[in-house]
Formats: sequence, C-alpha cells, structure tokens
Amino acid sequence: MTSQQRTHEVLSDIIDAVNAQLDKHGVTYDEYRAGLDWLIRLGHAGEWPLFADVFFEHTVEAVNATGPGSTIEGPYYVAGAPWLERPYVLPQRDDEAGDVLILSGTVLSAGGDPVPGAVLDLWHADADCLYSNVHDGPPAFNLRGRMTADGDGRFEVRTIVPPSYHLPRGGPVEELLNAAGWHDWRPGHLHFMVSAEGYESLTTQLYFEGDRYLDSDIASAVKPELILSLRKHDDPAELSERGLSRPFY
Ligand code: MBD
Ligand code: FE
Repeated sequence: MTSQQRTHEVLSDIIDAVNAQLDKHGVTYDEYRAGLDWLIRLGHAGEWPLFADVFFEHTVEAVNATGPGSTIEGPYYVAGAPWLERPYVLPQRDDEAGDVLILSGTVLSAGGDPVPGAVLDLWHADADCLYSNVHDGPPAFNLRGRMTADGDGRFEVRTIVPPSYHLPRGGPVEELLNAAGWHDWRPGHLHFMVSAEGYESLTTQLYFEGDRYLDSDIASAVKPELILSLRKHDDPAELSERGLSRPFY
C-alpha cells in the first residue's frame, strides 16, 4: 500500500466516524461553532499534545506495543536530562515536597533476561503536579535524569513519591473536562524510557498501590503490571545509614 492509499483509508474512516456522530447527535450550528472555537483555543494554548495524549495515545500505544510492560509517553518528556552519578538522586530542590522514595529494580528484556548497562531516562511531576521545563515553577530539569543500570541490570534511585496527578488547570483541556463533567486526574506516576544497544527501547510508567485514580485514569494508561507497592522505612539506624532525616518508602 502506498502512503497515499494509507492516508486515504485512515483519513476517510476518521472523517466518516466524526460525521456519523455529528449526525447521530443532531449537532447544532451553535455547538459546531463552539467546538471549532475550542479547537482554535486548544492550538493557541499549546495544548494539542496534552489533549491527544490524554484521549488517544493509549490506542496507538496498544496497537504498537511489541512486548509487556509498556504504556504511553504522555506530553511532557524532555530530551537531554542530566546524566546522574551514583548513588542516583533525581535533581530536586533542597525542600522538595513529598515523601522520599527509593526505587530499586532490575531492567529485564521482554524475554526476562537482565539487561546490563541499560539506560533509564526518568521524569515525573512534583507534588504540585508541575513538570520542569514545561510548567512555570520548578527549576530546569527538576525531577528529570538519566542513569545506567549496573552489570546485572540493577539500579537504585532516590526521588519523591509523586502524589495523584491532576492535568494542568485553566486551559482548554480543563475547560473540556469541566464541560463534560469529567475529572482531571491521573494516578501519581513515574515516567521511564529505557534503552540499551541491541534492544528496542521501552516507554512506560509506574504507579502506586492505593492511589485513588488507578481505576479511573483520565489518560487510560494504567496496567496492573505497572503498579508498585510502597513499604515505609522508619528505622533510625537505616535512615542514618542512608543519611536521611525522614522516613522513606
Ligand atoms: C501527564 O503527566 C501524563 O503523563 C499524561 C499521559 C497526560 C497528561 C499529563
Ligand atoms: Fe505524566
């Protein structure tokens, strides 16, 4: 199939699907014009990536997944995050809000074998649901960093536990959600891109047991195998061994 044929087929179906719904719901001229006005504002606000990733990326991701454990990238990946030195600690403010999280794990191939030297690119929102290099507030590359797994594919990194996350408020996407009576929440999450020479890379997210939005993620991007359980560590000896002055998870 040529690319023109492909474009013709996909685009015809999308246009037909939209027209069928306009017809089915008897959309009025007022509604049509309000919709167009919203689309124009969506572009002016720079929220097309947010809108598309919340409502449509999950389908593209599912169609293209080549192995277990993947989910959507979302709108806020930024290339070029700082390379971290061991022991890995994500760049953060001295008084970064949130519980301390020490995440350790092993990078495995789709076949289940450790991947020595895998590169992990990790990014997540702060406790106010802001992403550095995207939203005003956090310093450049706050809570973003790259690190490598060791010779056994293992890694450990300290950051904060990201709380339940709401989408940016005050823009056209929020306006759409409000107009339809939908909430604007995702479960708290860590984003990863994991890569290694000779392997396809993996884009995924990790979530936390007990988060109230695990079953109602507005971006439809939760999978059961991506949910972690947290264990609280508050033994003074363990804390001082790690140079921490508060409990960690
Ligand atoms: C996010 O942080 C996100 O991860 C997704 C998928 C959509 C909007 C904001
Ligand atoms: Fe996110």
